[in-house]
Amino acid sequence: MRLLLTSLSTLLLLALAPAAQAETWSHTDTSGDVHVVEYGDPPLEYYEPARKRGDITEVNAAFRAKRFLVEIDLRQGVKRDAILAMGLKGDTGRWHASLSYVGKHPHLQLDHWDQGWNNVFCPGLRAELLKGEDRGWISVPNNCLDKPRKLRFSLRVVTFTDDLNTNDEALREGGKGYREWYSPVLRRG
Ligand SMILES: [Ca+2]
Repeated sequence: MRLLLTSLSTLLLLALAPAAQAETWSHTDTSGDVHVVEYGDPPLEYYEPARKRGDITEVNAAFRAKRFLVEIDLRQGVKRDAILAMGLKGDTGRWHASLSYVGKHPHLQLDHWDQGWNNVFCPGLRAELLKGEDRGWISVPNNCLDKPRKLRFSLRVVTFTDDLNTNDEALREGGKGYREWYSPVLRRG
């Protein structure tokens, strides 16, 4: 009888178990950590705590069954001449996805890092870095990444003017310079 009850309990638990869900991961990024490079000879580099534009404060990622989505909050949104860029390292390869607002129209691009940075045709690639709003997001179909089961990502917002560029590397923890900082491994839901 006890065995029967145990079996029934197991079956009930299996029946109630949720379907595979997206693995999510959140990161609170430091405020006031925008890195500035003023053009010159030599260029002048510094972190500018007072600079709000392009300063990422929150990162939320979801590795869903069909796509990988990352949303960000900013202290202050960007207007133009800005890039939202994401590095992706998976068990099927490495890629780089970006949305750039340069000129009149936004430009979306996915490149295969391991294949000479070849551009990947990916019609489902979507992103926004909303002008005038303090948030953005980027979403890459898993198909375009050869269906990885595991992924790590890096993420940054770059802005530029005629005189300087700024860069906030969202997952940077200490350290300086242009190194890309990657998330822990996320598993596909
Ligand atoms: Ca930041």
